[in-house]
Amino acid sequence: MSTVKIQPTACALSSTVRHLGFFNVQLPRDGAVSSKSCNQLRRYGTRRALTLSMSSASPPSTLEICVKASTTTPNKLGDCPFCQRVLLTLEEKHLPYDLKLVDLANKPKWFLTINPDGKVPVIKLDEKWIADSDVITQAIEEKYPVPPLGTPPEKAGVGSKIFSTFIGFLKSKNPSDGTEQALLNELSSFNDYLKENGPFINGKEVSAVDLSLGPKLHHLEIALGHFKNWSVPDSLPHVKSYMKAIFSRDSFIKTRAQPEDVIAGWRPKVVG
Ligand SMILES: N[C@@H](CCC(=O)N[C@@H](CS)C(=O)NCC(=O)O)C(=O)O
Repeated sequence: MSTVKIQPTACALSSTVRHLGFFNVQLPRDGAVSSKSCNQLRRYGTRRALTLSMSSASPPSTLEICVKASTTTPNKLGDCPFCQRVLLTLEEKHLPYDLKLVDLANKPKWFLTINPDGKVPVIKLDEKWIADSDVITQAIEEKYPVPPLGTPPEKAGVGSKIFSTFIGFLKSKNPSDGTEQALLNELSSFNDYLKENGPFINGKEVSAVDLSLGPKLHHLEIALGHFKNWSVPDSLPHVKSYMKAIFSRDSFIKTRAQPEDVIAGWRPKVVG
């Protein structure tokens, strides 16, 4: 097992304390932000919340998380978009964590004991190991609600078909089988949505759905660029600026997969 400790910077540490103010605002189980929660947050105001947190909250302990190891570079994070989604959530909430890099081609016994399904990501929360990025991100939102990242349920499905249509096109060997058009249709609807509602899916602020879609778009950009010499067309400027905005966040830069790992990860599926 390879462990990489992620130490928050002085600034991140102080914001961790600030962000763990435990406002006593309960998010619903789906992680959506209710207008009641938002109003409660607004009423408290940042300064009052800060005072409350300083007096009552203890700093979070370092969270342990199992993620895919790089297949090309020793001791580096690998190319799992579901792992990056969880890491982005931890980063955006300024939570400190310990990465446990798992070689998925040769899964160690300790890992299979933690998760017999053999899949990453897996995180330890309240002394229990939890699998699946949907379950994990919801549990993190409930345990560490500030800053809130929940996406309203009616927006949680935006862009959800992009990843599957990207995979269809990537694997396709027949240029006229409609898979490229299927992807373009999804990206085009997403472009229209962002034009009306952007820059992020929930408007001005990044939210959980962006942290799920961002890593998938990163895979799309690298894999289609490499295997098909394809890129998102200029006719979809809102998608392009969305990708730029997500990819340039500090949280993304810190947790992104290396292009060579993304390419190596998709190669067997493309070559067949
Ligand atoms: N639905 C899961 C998917 C996780 C998943 O498929 N992870 C892949 C790596 S990207 C994995 O662990 N594969 C190991 C295997 O299938 O052996 C989630 O959202 O966490």
